[in-house]
Amino acid sequence: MILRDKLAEIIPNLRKEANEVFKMNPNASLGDVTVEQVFGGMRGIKALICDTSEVGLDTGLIIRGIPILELTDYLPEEIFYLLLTGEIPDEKALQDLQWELQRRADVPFYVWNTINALPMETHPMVMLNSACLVMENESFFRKRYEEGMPKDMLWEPMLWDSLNLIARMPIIAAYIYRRKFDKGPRLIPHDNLDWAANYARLLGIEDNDGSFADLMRLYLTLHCDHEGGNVSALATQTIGSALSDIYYSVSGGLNGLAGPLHGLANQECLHFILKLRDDIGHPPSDNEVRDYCLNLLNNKRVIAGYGHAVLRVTDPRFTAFVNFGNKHLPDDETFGIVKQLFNIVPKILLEGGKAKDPWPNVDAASGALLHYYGMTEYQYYTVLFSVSRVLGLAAQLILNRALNRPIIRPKSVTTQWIKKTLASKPKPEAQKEEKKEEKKEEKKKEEKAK
Ligand code: NMX
Ligand code: MLT
Repeated sequence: MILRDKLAEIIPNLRKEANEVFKMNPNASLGDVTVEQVFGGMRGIKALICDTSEVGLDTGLIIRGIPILELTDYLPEEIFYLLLTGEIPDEKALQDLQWELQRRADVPFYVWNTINALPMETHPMVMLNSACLVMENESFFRKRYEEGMPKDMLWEPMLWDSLNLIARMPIIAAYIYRRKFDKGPRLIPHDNLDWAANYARLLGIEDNDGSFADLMRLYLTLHCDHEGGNVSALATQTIGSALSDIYYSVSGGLNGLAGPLHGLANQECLHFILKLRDDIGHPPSDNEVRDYCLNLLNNKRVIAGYGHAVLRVTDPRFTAFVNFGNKHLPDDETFGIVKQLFNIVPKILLEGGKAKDPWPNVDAASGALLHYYGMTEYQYYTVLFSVSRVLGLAAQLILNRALNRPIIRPKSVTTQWIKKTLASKPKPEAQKEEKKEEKKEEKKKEEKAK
């Protein structure tokens, strides 16, 4: 397979580069850790390596040096190849990857049984993560590990597991949609369609002009990866660092994506927009939207789709969705509220003075676009996010095995330890006074010497 051969070709250089950086500077500091960071969710601490993508606070997502807004016309499969190798595949490599995904798309029967055994009330994310976890017995990675495969070769079975999981995710996810929301029987994948178009077809959403398939391609590209420190990536890589296979690692990471402060925010966001519209009862004026949001904040609720732990500008992924909406659904009421919120919420959050980033993130616009195409069941939206994010999680897992990264195990400290450590250090004010006294002494000595 072309992607496998490409990886085999570049991995020795990646190992050499990592070794050189590490061996030449093992004790160099990359920054201090402050008490605020330790109490504040480790925000900003540079303590992880992730080469698939980076997120600049003023640029947003950059994949292998290319800003995400320059990648919106590529297929998610192409992005997976890019995440892994740093290159966009040529036609032959793309076709080879697509063929691999097609031939691995058979979902084991017990996955359907697992989903069918869950009560209908079960959240779609529980259905998806359960389906992912039960496939663990298929893991080549675990089998090769048990057979004693050397650690530096384990990236290869991780690649095979990744391709199997990526191939099956849309098929499983589409079935969850159809079962949970009573959309009729499971549909059959199509050999001639790309990964995202197949998913669109399997969902069964009417798509006469093909623009829903375009939305799926864009959606699955935009959500693919967001460097290594977000909740789902960090959780996945931490689990993988114990040499747990992809099924354990990804299902664990996606449980984190299912939280309302992370990927579930897309569900929360459309729910909020529809509730706002229904509560106000007519196309809302700017003042009504403003009062509605202020009321939410006064009740200590967050405005879903706004704010970010890293970004300090409008998320370019939001911009890409708004561009799509302006082209395909400029007059849609729900999309109109998304744009109204964009004009109002950042001002309110800035005035409130609490949120460090008042701008919209990826989750602020996507729901309105899905709603327009008839996918109104917002409980499902985080499943779509997950199908895409598996690309980045898998790429990170493969590279972490290729580079033989160690088990992730930072040190925790107790509050008492912090208190004791701080007590033994001179206070910043005391330090200043000490310095002043030292200078006075030096001056006195100089004068005496004269
Ligand atoms: N609405 C109201 N308050 C907010 C918001 C918001 N959208 N964003 C931040 N704040 C508050 C935050 O709750 C915190 O309050 P407190 O001190 O009372 O705990 C304060 O502002 C400072 O938080 P920040 O340091 O700005 O944000 P942090 O890095 O801790 O969290 C998020 C980042 C994304 C969790 C936060 O902005 C948020 O809760 N946003 C809404 C949920 C959301 O859209 N999540 C999706 C993120 C993207 N994704 O898909 O994963
Ligand atoms: C993501 O895409 O993972 C989110 O924007 C959250 C993050 O990066 O922290």
